[in-house]
Amino acid sequence: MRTFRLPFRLQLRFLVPLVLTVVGAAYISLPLMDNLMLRWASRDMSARGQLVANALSESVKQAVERDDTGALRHLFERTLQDERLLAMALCGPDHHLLIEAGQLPGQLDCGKASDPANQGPTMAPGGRIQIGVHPIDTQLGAVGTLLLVNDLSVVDRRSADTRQYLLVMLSMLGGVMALITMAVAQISWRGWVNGAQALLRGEGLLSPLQPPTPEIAPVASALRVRLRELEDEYRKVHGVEQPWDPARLRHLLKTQLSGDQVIVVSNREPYIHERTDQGIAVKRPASGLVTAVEPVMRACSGTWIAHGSGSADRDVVDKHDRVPVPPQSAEYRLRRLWLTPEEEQGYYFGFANEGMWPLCHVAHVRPVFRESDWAMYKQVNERFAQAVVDEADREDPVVLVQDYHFALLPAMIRAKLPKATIITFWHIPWPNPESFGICPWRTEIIEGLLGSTILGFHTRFHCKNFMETVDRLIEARIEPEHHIISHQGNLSQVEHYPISIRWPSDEEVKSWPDVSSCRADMRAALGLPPGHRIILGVDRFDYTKGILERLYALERLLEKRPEWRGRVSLVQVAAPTRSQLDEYREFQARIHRVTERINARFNVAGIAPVILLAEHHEPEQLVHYYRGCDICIVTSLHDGMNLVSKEFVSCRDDEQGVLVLSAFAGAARELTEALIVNPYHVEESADALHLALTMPATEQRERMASLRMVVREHNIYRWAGHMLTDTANLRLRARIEARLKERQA
Ligand code: ADQ
Repeated sequence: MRTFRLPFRLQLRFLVPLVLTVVGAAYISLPLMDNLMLRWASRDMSARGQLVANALSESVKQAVERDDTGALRHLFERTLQDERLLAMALCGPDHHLLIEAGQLPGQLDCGKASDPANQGPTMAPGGRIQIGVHPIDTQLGAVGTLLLVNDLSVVDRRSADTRQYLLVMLSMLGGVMALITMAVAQISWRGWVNGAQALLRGEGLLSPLQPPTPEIAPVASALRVRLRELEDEYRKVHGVEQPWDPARLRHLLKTQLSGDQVIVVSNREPYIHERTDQGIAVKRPASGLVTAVEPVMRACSGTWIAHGSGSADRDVVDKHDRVPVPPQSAEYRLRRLWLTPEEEQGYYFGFANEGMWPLCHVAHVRPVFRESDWAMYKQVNERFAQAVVDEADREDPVVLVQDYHFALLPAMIRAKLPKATIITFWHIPWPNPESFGICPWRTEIIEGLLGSTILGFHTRFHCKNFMETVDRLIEARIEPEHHIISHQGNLSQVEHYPISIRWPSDEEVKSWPDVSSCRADMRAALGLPPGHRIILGVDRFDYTKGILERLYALERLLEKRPEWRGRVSLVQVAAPTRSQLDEYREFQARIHRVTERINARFNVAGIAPVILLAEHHEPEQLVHYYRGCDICIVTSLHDGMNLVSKEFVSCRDDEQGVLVLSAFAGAARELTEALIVNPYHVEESADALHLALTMPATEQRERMASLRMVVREHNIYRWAGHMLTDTANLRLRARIEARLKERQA
């Protein structure tokens, strides 16, 4: 681990004031201390002198009375044996010297000593002395004064010693304080550096579990704001590093899957040829799958096998039932497969859409399982498997199997082309084991899917559900940490690949009319006054999309908030789909009825609160709608991903508009800046609509900018790129293993 040292200059900032403080303290305290010592010593000496004078006074008096100079001298010399007494003398009442012992300082005599100014501590050539004068009285009167000269040099010596000790002590104290200060500074510095680094790494910024420490909190919040701004600016200008685009995908195909053949299998074809009064028209189906896979095929020029469902489809194919598409640029080959009405009924409408679709969506529509549908499903899967074999020009093509119409296909292709790399992508949710367990042919379906080399879902949650289903229903070895299922000698990797859309190019965006004209055109076309607010819904007309719940939410909004009556409309674009099925017909009829009821209830001045456009729209027209609306609402009851939400975001280069998104769409895992709602909770959805209608432009911009970054980065090429990179890695590994086996043989 790296340690962070306090920089030298910062260390000086702590040390210099500390040294100055220690020197200042010594400068002030030493003279004070000297003075104090002297005063104490002087006071001691005076007291002591008085004591000596008292002790000697009787003997002195007797000697003076006897005029016994010898006794006096003897007394004085004995007293002078005390080393702190330098000299002593006896002065008469008229200040003449009677007797002295020891060496009186040069200028000192009895007269001078009697002057109080000369008493006390004073400097003499031999050092500091203290002159004490103590009168000796008798009952008869004063005998004289006793002059004591005390040695005070001891005070200087003690002062010097004390000063030394004090200096050493102050230095040591200073050193200890310096060390403590430095240690504290170093620790706080390290804390700051680590804190700042954590902030820069984004730790403690986003995680509520790790809030920044209180001292760093203000910096954290400022840094957070600044980093966000910088990141937003950078990403707005440059997008992500190394974005996924057709060129990168092509490069990947050329380098990692060079020379490999790519075959896509789906039920829905990417282009439908229809007979019209004006001749043959080409239509793009309203399908998330087609929207997603088409750009991949354009990038890798492979073959797409699909059910030919258009009235003029047979008219345009060659003798092998192939037609180059897109019609204007012929970038890849579409191979059409024809189904009989019985096959279409049993396989597509029956088992796939009345059985698998409700089974996987758990949208409270009961799945229908008919033995005859199952037989057709198996038969059609068999036919598509044969078509793959027919189209394969080598033994190990890369086959991309799309969706729930082909659950049996992977194992069937594996049986015919054992070396093929089969990637199956399941575009709809995978339910929990209990829900899936009601399917009478659950084992066959799971075993069919386990023919895949890679099995992809939109979200981790769907992968988890699938692995739990396998675990519960068949004998297989599962390695959850590696997402691998081993079944009957075949290994399948289960991964999540969130699907997305093609991010529009700059040229495309430039070619779009500006948002204000889209708004004006849309309102004019729908007979709405300028400034009228528009909530847009775009879906296949399917019960899983939550269209009914959306109508209820609008109705509740108008009930709760009358101020919106006559000021807002829901424009619901619903592409007819599976209308042959009773369930769908009944659902669509119900939507019409509820629409009529709401319109009757809240019609203000001829303006309908719900405008239902139950028809297919060309992508260009949808772009106009996405740009012209105020709010895009997606209330799927259950959705693998939901591409409408991403299309809306991609069209709003003005960074305005609000996305209201169901929590049960896979997209909610990525598009977290949308207003996420539970579509079953009508009140919550109504409140979200109000919030969206009143959201300030700045908040819309913040949210939309963030959503756009996510979708631009997580685009369809990334989806395909991740899947194909995993494919290339698995193929490489398989080739190496095969070579090793060959060498060993
Ligand atoms: P879908 O259920 O079809 O897709 P979605 O992902 O929303 O749902 O895609 C719908 C597509 O159809 C969009 O591209 C949209 O523009 C288009 N569309 C909708 N209404 C239309 C209309 N009236 N006219 C023309 N076009 C229209 C399935 C799964 C999803 C998953 C996709 C992709 O159900 O969960 O996101 O596959 O994997």
